[in-house]
Amino acid sequence: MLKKAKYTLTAVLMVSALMLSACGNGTNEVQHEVSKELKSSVKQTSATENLQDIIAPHKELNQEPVPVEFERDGKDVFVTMTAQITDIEIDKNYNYKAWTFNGEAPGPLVVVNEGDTIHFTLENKDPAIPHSMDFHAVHTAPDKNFADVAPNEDGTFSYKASNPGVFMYHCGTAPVLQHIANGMHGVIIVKPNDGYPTDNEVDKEYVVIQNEWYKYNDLEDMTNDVPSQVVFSTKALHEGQPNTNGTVSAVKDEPLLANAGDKVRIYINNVGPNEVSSFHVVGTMFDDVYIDGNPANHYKGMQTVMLPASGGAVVEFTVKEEGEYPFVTHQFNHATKGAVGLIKVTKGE
Ligand SMILES: [Cu+2]
Repeated sequence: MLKKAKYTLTAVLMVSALMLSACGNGTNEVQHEVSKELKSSVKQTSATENLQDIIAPHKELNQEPVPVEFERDGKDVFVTMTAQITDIEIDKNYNYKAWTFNGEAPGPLVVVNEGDTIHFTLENKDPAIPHSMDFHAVHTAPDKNFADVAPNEDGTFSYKASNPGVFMYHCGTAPVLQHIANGMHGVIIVKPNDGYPTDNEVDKEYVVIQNEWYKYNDLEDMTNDVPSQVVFSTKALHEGQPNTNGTVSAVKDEPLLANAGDKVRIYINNVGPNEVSSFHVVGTMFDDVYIDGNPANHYKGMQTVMLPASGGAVVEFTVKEEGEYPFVTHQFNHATKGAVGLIKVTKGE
């Protein structure tokens, strides 16, 4: 029996330092320098340092998360979400006054079926700024159906989800980068009518989202600089699963669970706003991948799946033995800034 592998974030950092140093002269000194460099590159932006950037109407605001409303009537689904300002602790003792959907960042998971008509209502509880909703899962005229909803008003829009996939949604109000980077993003899964060809093989399934954070509400930093944090979150697809915000330790504190021998499916999306994700699970490879979550885009035997900003995939892999399997973006500068999650594999019953 192999000794149980313990991959901690420290180990990942060491690996990343070693990998980078291999491109230099490979001495211990260089490794140390690279490691130091990596650590110092992780910007520790404090809330206090950024208080001046919080616009006046948001200063005293920390709106309680509001549950998403979802009702189905045949092929018509009625989804109501809020735009609201809610503090999210994205790093230890660092509250980010996020612009959110329903007080979560990424926002709540939305799951519909291929062919459903979505009747979407946005309640804008932000007293200061208009917000909107752009679902990547639909065909519609954006100027009509992704329109701004004014502060303290509601807007209702209808469109059909005609293609299956793992899609991003986001606020599309200008400046879009500021709205997305401040937290207004999430995932909508459109389930294929005929399922995936590997449905019967899957034992556990989860949703994972990658996003990055910048200096608070600083459009210049969002436009020109590198992210302060790059993070994973998981959203509950089934009852009892964790539902977290995108924070540096979210999917390490609450790992995804599986049993030895399980085939695990992850619905993954990289909501950005700017960076690409090179999604990889340490200690296994992807037996089956459906790019953007469409069953027609079926790939086999992939080590890493590249997700452009807004891109998604369904990835499936087998965890053959007990242990802790980290997943990362293999862009290790981003893994170092938080983008590491864990899958805890136990013997099971
Ligand atoms: Cu917005």
